[in-house]
Amino acid sequence: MTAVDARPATSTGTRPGTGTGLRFPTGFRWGTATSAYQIEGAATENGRTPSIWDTFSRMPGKVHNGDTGDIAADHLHRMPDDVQLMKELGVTDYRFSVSWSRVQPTGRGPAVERGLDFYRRLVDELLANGIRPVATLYHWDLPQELEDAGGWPERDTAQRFADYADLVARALGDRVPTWTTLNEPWCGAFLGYGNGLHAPGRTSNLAALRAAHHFNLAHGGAARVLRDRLPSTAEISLTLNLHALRPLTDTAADLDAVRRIDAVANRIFMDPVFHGRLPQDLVEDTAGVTDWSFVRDGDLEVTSTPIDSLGINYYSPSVVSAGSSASPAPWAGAEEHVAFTPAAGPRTAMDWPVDANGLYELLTRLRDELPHLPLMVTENGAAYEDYADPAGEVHDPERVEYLDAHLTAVHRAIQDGVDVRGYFLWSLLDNFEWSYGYSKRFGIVHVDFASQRRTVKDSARWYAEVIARGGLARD
Ligand code: GCO
Repeated sequence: MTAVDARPATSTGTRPGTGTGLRFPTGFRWGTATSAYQIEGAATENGRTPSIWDTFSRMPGKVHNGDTGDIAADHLHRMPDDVQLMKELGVTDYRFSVSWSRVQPTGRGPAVERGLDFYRRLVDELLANGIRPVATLYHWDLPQELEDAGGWPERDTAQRFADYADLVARALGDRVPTWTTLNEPWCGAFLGYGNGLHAPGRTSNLAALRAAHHFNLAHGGAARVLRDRLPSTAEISLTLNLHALRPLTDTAADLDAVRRIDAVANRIFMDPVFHGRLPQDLVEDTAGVTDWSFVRDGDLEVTSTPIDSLGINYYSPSVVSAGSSASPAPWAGAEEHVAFTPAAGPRTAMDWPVDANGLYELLTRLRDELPHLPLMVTENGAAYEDYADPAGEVHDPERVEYLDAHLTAVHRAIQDGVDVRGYFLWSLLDNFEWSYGYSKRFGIVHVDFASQRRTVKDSARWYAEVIARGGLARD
């Protein structure tokens, strides 16, 4: 690691309550986020077996450049140094995910202690450095053997997930205060089984809808297991990438297009999880794909097991109108009725529009729909064309601008009565960006993948100042 003091040289006088600017509430959780397959590497160590991403990344043409997560940011071997980086940044919380294939190879049977040991060490290291661990149980890396048995479209996968949750909770439950069952089940279902851009790469609208339901069931089943297994103080959560949707115009047709996407992207998770029901309009919209008979009696009671908070991942909004989209599109048939228009304005290296209002809109919508549920922004960040210059510095002013705008939106939401408890910047490190391989850099710490050298980017120093100040500077 590069020993860089990322803390601002002089933070005295800018502590909460003493300076000017946009202050966040006392106790606000300032975090960074990563996921197992994107950073750990060590793909075959200590008994780990392949996940669907190990398999998918080896399929020709699926991942940019044929990149895989075999080595990634080599975090498994560099974890203590990476924790030191976070300590230097001053983060209060770290959101990581557990690799199912590492702790329960094949997805069945007893835990492998050598696999769990890595997470025990990580959690101990975090706690020793005053950083709160936030564990996500599933960030898209299903053990391949469970995919071979049918994957998320099969009901049994939800039961397997509850069993796995139990193994991890037994190992880490005394030391991890916050637990997230699933990360972005929309991606797992619709990119994994709908348009095949993500692992396991299947293309079936029916499989995507079945997967979505089984993700909800897995979430609820695991939430029950966690509630039984964990101390009563534990926080149990779910992370969704709710889509911030805007109609292209206010015509009835465009508003109906928004309704369709809202059903198949947002309410397909929100309604079963928070209201114990399936959206009736979704059932009608998808009648040509399925009669939903895979939803059994009692399922919606499981999916709506009460949880303590909701995590929101937000990057950019979508502009929707009546029309039709080029296929394959991951919308379970809605693409025949809906078109997407690129939003105006600046773009990130992902070609995603930069629009912080979408985050404000999502947060205030959730305040209105679920007024008593605490929220966390569990991912927000941006990829840009970063490089380490000859002096070994990485200047990323666009990322700072992006982060500032989005934190300003979070602040505005809090002022307007939204109970946002924390913000987790995606991502701590440059990493394996799924089908983009290593070609997109989301980190606030640059990783040279050949040498594994870490270089703190300007945005990391900026974030350290924000954390030290407890908010955003305004001159
Ligand atoms: C996501 C993912 C991350 C991505 C990030 C940028 O949950 O979408 O959690 O793994 O890397 O969103 O695309």
